[in-house]
Amino acid sequence: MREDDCMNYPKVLTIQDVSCVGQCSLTVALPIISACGVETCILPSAVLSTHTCGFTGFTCRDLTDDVPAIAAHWKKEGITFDAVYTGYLGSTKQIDYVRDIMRDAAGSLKIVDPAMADGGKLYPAFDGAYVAAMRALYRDADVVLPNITEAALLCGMDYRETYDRAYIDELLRRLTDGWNGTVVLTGVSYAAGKTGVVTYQNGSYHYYEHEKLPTSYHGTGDVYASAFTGILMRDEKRDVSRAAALAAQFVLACIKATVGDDNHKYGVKFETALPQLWQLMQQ
Ligand code: PXL
Repeated sequence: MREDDCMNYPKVLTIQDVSCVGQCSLTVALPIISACGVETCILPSAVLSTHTCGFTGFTCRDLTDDVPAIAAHWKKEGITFDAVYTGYLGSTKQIDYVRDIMRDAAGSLKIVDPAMADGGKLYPAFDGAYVAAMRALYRDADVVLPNITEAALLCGMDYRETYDRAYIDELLRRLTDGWNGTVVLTGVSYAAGKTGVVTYQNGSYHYYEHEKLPTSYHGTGDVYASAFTGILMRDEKRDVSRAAALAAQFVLACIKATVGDDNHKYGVKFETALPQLWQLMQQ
């Protein structure tokens, strides 16, 4: 281990669900952020037997009512975090509790992955009130990482499957209207066979484009946000565009590790790509 590895050892709190099976949320966030060399504390928002897309009959125990006591204990112990990163949350009321945690975490970098929709549709558990609460949450944060569906919902625009730069610019303008944070917009494709990620910070637009693979998998948004958070927190310059591009390369490696296995459709085999994550971080 290098000397600067010992000194740069940030501590992140991530708040999202435990999907016991499904390779998403905490079961990807913990290993991925840890693999970046970052201490990872967790607050489970709910415990589900599986994630909610593609499985039927899943169980769900919402942990909303446990959140205030957990947060109060940490406060009493004087526990602080270098970053708070949120994903799939259990309920609208829970989002309000998470806003309280963020408000108390004055010195932390706050990263919100709205994790509520994809492909033009809200996930089954959510409704308009959840979207409104999520809008308030990201506006209390420093960075938001929506896909295009989530961005459209958060700023009240129609979701479009095909679009041009003007549509993306309007999404970014509305998302940042009256809010001084950074947008990392994922899954932005301007050309056949290509996709990429936009970072929009202080009015400046940066696009990282890469190949688009023909197969998509559940949970890649969580893999992306986790890798982004780990990479960003290990970078003393906090270079958002670098973290956004490297996280995209990691997700691509995870998808490539999974394509071809027809028995593995519910998530990506990110574990086999973890050595590449460490290599990417050395760039
Ligand atoms: O990957 C996002 C996610 C996380 N957690 C649960 C989900 C989903 C998406 O469907 O259902 C429980």
